Amino acid sequence: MIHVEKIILREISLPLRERFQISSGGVQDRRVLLLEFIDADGAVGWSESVAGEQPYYYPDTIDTSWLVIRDYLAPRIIGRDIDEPRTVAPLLADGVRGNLMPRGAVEMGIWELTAGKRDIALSKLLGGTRRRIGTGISLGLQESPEALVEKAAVGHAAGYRKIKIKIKPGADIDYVRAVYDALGPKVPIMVDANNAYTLDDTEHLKQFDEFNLMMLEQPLAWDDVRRHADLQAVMRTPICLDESITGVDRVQDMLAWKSGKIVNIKPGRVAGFGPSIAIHDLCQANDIPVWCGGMLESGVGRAHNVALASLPNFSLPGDVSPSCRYWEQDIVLPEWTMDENGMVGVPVDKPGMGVTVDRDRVDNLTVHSETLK
Ligand code: OSB
Ligand code: MG
Repeated sequence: MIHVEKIILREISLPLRERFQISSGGVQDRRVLLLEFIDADGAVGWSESVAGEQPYYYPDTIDTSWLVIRDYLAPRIIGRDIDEPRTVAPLLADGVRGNLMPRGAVEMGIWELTAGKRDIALSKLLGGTRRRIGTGISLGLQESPEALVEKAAVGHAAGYRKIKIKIKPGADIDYVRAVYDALGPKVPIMVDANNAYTLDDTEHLKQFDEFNLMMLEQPLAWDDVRRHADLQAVMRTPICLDESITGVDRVQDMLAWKSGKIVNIKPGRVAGFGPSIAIHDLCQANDIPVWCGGMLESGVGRAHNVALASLPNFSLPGDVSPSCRYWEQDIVLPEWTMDENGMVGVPVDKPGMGVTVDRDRVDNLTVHSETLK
């Protein structure tokens, strides 16, 4: 039984080793919203909101997440007896429009706390079966094709099992061709447009078919499903939906319209693990492979992604790179590492998320905090 007594919100500032630029915005110093859940019996759980500083990926921002958690979500959790973490997503969804990211942060924290209290690994509580998960690298927009090739080659040599290239108009076909020519046709490459195109670009986008890409991620509007079907109908390259998948119903739309063939599940984007598992199961029943995306998470959010990616239908490499890809030093111990085959270990033998938060480091990085009770 869970009985949360208080939730501590903290904003920490974590500088990225290198600026991460996508078609819809960029980030250098990651503002991370951490949540610490304290149970009546003293047990502790952790989670992280994946919201960015600006509303350039989703409407949610780190500041709106803070406000919504404080004023609307935390009051539904604090002081309540919770038997099953599966009941939390519906509890937070009731009457609340949108705000998937703050809802996800609260929901995932309860799963983490529950796993710890039951003395089992979070991955096991979620129904995960993998002991290691395949990892890809997500490369932000670069100055030139040469700069991109350099980064892609380093990533490939490090063992990453998928090279994801961010694209936008003016930095797309030529950039991808340069990587394709340099690394050869056997290296798994994909592209992510973060909504940078419209159907007017159909003929242009069809040129990607020549590179045998694993997939083209979210080329059209962030909230579109139907138009992606028009594009998928004329492209061989599988379309993967990221932003558009807000829940099971959007996957149903994708299936009905044939808008895509692959789904990127980010638990922090779809209001948590319960909805993620439902999406995973629906995709599995319809032979749609899924993979776990990333949002430049600290080691806490990364732990949650790793746990989710251990479920069986996560058959494609996820954006769950090791800590050193992002940070000089992560906020968890041990840090997340990847072996030379591009695999990250799932901490199946440790309770909860399987890593420990480095409190001293978090304290040093904290910009502000608030205790909710
Ligand atoms: O679209 O997957 C995306 C980062 C910020 C916002 C959106 C996206 C991303 C990434 C980062 O691609 C992937 C990672 O965390 O390694
Ligand atoms: Mg994406």
